[in-house]
Amino acid sequence: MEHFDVVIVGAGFAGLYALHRLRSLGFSARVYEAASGVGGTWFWNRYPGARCDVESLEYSYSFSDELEQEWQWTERYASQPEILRYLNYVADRFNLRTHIQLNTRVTAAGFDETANCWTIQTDGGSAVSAAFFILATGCLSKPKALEYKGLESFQGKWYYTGQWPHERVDFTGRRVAVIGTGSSGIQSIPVIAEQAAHLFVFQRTPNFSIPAQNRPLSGDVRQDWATNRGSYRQAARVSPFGMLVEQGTGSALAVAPEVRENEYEKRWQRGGLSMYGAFADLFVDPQANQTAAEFVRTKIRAAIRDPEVAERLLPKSYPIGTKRICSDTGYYETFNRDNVTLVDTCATPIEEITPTGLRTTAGEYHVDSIVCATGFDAITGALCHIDIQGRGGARLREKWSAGPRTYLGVATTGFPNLFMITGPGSPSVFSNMVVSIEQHVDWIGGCLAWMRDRHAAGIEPTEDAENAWVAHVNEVSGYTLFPQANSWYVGANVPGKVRVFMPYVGGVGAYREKCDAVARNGYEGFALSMARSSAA
Ligand code: FAD
Ligand code: N01
Repeated sequence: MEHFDVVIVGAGFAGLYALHRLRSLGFSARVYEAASGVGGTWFWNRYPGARCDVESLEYSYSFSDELEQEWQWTERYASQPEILRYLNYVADRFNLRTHIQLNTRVTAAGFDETANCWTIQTDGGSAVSAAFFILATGCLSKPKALEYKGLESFQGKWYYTGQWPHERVDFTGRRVAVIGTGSSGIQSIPVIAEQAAHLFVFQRTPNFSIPAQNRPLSGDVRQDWATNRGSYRQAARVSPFGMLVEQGTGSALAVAPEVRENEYEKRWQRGGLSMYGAFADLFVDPQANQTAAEFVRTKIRAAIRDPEVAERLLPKSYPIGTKRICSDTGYYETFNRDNVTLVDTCATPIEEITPTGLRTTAGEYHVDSIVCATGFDAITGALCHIDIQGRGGARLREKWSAGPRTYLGVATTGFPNLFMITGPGSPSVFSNMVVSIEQHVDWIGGCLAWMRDRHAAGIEPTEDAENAWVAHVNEVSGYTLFPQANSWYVGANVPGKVRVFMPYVGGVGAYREKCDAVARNGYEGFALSMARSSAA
């Protein structure tokens, strides 16, 4: 059986950088990727309007000065094709392709305690072994299947935003249904509305969305970035969300209403995710949160001509920010178009997909195409999809049946030499993910090099360290409003999934400090096993 120092699953931002970093450190590595190309999220999510909501200059790798100088982003928020081009450029620039096996899904992996290594199986029926097994499988890579019966019988075309076809989809002259108004729905709805003869938007829970204020990147902005890149990148690394959002330190309730409104207005005009940083207590104090929520609701009312439609678009059932705030271009205004109908599936739930459309409790909507913007089995979905067996044959998906348990979101007890990039219990989706990905990869690379220097063969978290970290993750999220929404952060979007708040919300900077301290203290909280020869 072929053997590698490291096998990595996934060739998105995480897998590509992990491959580059570990090979630079002298480890042999193989990447398996289920898709037919690299790019991860940006390979799969080709739906109309897809783009990032963290500014392109920040939502990109910082590990290579040369790369930073060579690549020029064209827009403040890059579109999916541009980000995919960038990741392909990275794969070529750093000679990664020969170490990546595409069209190959990892189906199972088992740890051999005697040999201290993993055997990894793929859907092609082949197996390889590796000393280390790294899961770069993505937090948002396993689309959630639509729960309604009948999709297979639908005679028109249907699509998942997270598995969009490669060929151009033209909705011209078609009656289209979009199910879902999360970030994917909110980005695609305005674009589809411009093409379709009629668009029906099936909304279950209204979302808070803020205009992206996207624009081409000006020469001045690029020049400023080129000059100050180093300090900007460093500021992002130690910031709460891994991005350069100006972070307010005071309470929303401690200032006069007009000061508060001005602050919200400033951030609305700046666009995107900047609202997250408006005041320090927005996500811990329900009353403070209400002020921001009401500000956005007022904006929604002002954008929509029909007051009844506006009322249905107002998010009221959860605090703002406890579902990811969406970033849009013309979303609310789309509902002023004559060819767009909002269908409130809370009032009239969808019952089934029929051969000709969707049936709700209020009747049938006949459509030619259905777009499922219905989200993902997030954070744990792709990890648990692989049949991973650790020490004593214990299965990861069974260990996590009451919710994921990790130490630092990077490793889990009972599964030696297994690392997760942006795993549950790390800032992951609560951050600019490229910053979090680089931090994890650098930390894992440092750990592997440290082990090699000491002839250590195995590493895994102690139970005490894991228990303490899980308790800390829960304690921190318990201070906040984040667990309150029925969001994918808690698994509430997937029927039957256990409800546990999965990301770490203690902040990217604080988390980095903790990880660095663990490494400095000889990988405190981890148990090491030595290679037989050096133990002797
Ligand atoms: P992914 O990009 O998801 O890559 C994981 C790869 O692993 C996939 O290609 C998948 O096919 C592969 N894989 C999984 N399981 C297996 C298996 N068993 N065998 C083989 N291959 C496997 N984050 C931000 O911070 N800012 C943004 O603006 C932003 N925009 C987003 C927009 C969209 C539409 C979506 C869906 C997500 C967005 N995210 C954003 C989150 C985004 O997922 C991350 O930023 C980042 O791209 C994740 O990179 P990754 O490599 O960790 O995972
Ligand atoms: O998925 P979602 P997404 N019947 O889960 C609805 C990132 N991202 O793909 O809220 C009817 O957020 C569901 O309704 P409800 C970003 O992190 C970023 O949009 O469960 N409706 C909801 O409205 C984001 O948070 C960008 O009641 C159903 C929608 O479908 C994450 O990915 C762009 C339903 C799903 O929303 C996921 O976003 C895209 C059902 N059976 C993605 N099932 C950027 O802007 C689900 N829904 C950068």
